Amino acid sequence: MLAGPVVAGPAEDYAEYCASCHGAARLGGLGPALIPETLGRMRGPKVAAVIREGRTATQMPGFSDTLDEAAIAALAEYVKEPLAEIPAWGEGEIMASRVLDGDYVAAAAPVWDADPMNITLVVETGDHHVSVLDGDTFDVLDRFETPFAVHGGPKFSPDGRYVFIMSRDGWVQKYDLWSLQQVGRVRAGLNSRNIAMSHDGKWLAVANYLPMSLTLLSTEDLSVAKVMKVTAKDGTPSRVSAVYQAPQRQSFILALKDAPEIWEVATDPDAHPVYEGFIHSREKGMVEAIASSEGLFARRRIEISEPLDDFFFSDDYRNLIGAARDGVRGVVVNLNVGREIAELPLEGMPHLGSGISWARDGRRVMATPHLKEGKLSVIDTESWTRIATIETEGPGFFLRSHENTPYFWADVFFGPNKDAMHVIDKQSLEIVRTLRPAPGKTVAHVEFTRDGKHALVSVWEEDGAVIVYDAATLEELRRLPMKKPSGKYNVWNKITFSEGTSH
Ligand code: DHE
Repeated sequence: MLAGPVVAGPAEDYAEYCASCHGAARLGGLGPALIPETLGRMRGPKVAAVIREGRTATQMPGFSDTLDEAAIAALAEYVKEPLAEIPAWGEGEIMASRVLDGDYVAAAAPVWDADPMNITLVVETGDHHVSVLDGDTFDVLDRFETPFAVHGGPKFSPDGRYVFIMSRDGWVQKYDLWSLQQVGRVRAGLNSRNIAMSHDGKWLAVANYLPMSLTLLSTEDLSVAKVMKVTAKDGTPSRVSAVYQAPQRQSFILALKDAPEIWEVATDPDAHPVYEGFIHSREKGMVEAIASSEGLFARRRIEISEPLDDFFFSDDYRNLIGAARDGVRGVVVNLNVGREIAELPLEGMPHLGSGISWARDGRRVMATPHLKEGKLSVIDTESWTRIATIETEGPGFFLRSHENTPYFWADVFFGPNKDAMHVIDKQSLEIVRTLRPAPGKTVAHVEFTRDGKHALVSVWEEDGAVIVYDAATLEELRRLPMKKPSGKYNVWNKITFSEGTSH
């Protein structure tokens, strides 16, 4: 049965031309899911243009010889319609999707000769691959295929050996960096946001939009440990805005997108009882609520005033700084006492998920870009006040720094200056240099090598590149050709929560 409205023409065309690759129910197969949750998030050519002309570097052919313009337009509208029914995607369906590679062999030691802690991954969104770089020589050790449309940062096991990668269609891929082999894949959701690794490396949380759930996987074999239905206290079902690991708390923290709640899910098997509702102070034992559950995956709700789309944590994971994407203010929620303790003026759509923090004048500050305004906000994380606004050449997406560099790097992702990359002094907050390595092209996202001596920058284009800079002199050293490279992730920086990297 086809899902979606019964419109004779496009439904028949869908069944004839699209279903074999994209699934009869539009949930994906060889090709991605054709549902608004996926299509609405994909940058690049419009749906009708892809149907007409196909997609380069993929198996998607063009249909301009088969379908006329009216049929293409109707089909484009058809796949943008929400599904009539949300399909079940529980433990059974997830487990049935799991594929463990038969030819995978766990190597006893890395099959390459490089510093295992300086391996750096480049996500290439142009043709859905990841390049594995030796972070010293910048040689490509392997280039492997990922699921379609990877989003968010891949997560490494605490020893840096395995990496887990998530696609917007909810596929989670496990890859062994020592063996340079895929271990397996599982579809943890139908449309997903991001993933988080537990403090002990045993569990992977997958934040889903569709269905509205949090999937908890065993990192060992990608089996389902638990599927938590995400429903607010008043019964409202909700998507998950994002989930992160809070290592000091031994928990996952997630925010609900459709209800004003934060959830904390214990990853400590000996977790103390956690409590539903308002908590005065768990530390002081002044608990004013009824225990709901305890142990592994025990869930605690924190009620807040507005749903959060995006958030960031203080270094000790006591405080969460969150914002709604359409709002003008941010809130600070103290996770220990479970309530809002401060408000921040954060108009212009802050992208808190890309926030970074560092020490300045003996105090911790954090900075966030804004997706709608050409500025960065710098916030004092003790007084919770904005101490500076740095004007940039346009709205940016990502910030990055490293403990061994005096600078942080901020891209300009949108508008006529999308080819600019600002390098900013962490103490004076002055822009010391604006790099323009590829005029007219999108230049974005930075990652440092383990020692902070090199900064890797993406030229985010089909025939793009990763540029290696000397992080002190800001001179270009190397240009590695890549297919629309997006994020880059250094094993050491990620597993040690290096100062200046995202969560
Ligand atoms: Fe992202 C990370 C949300 C659009 C590329 N993005 C994240 C994270 C969140 C998020 C919550 C942190 C998750 C993590 O790493 O575990 N992204 C959103 C949005 O809400 C937004 C604005 C709209 C949406 O499409 O959902 C959005 N993101 C994009 C893009 O359009 C980008 C530029 C291209 C793409 O691939 O989709 C994009 N997002 C990224 C990347 C990261 C990311 C590369 C990881 C950055 C890192 O350094 O960790």
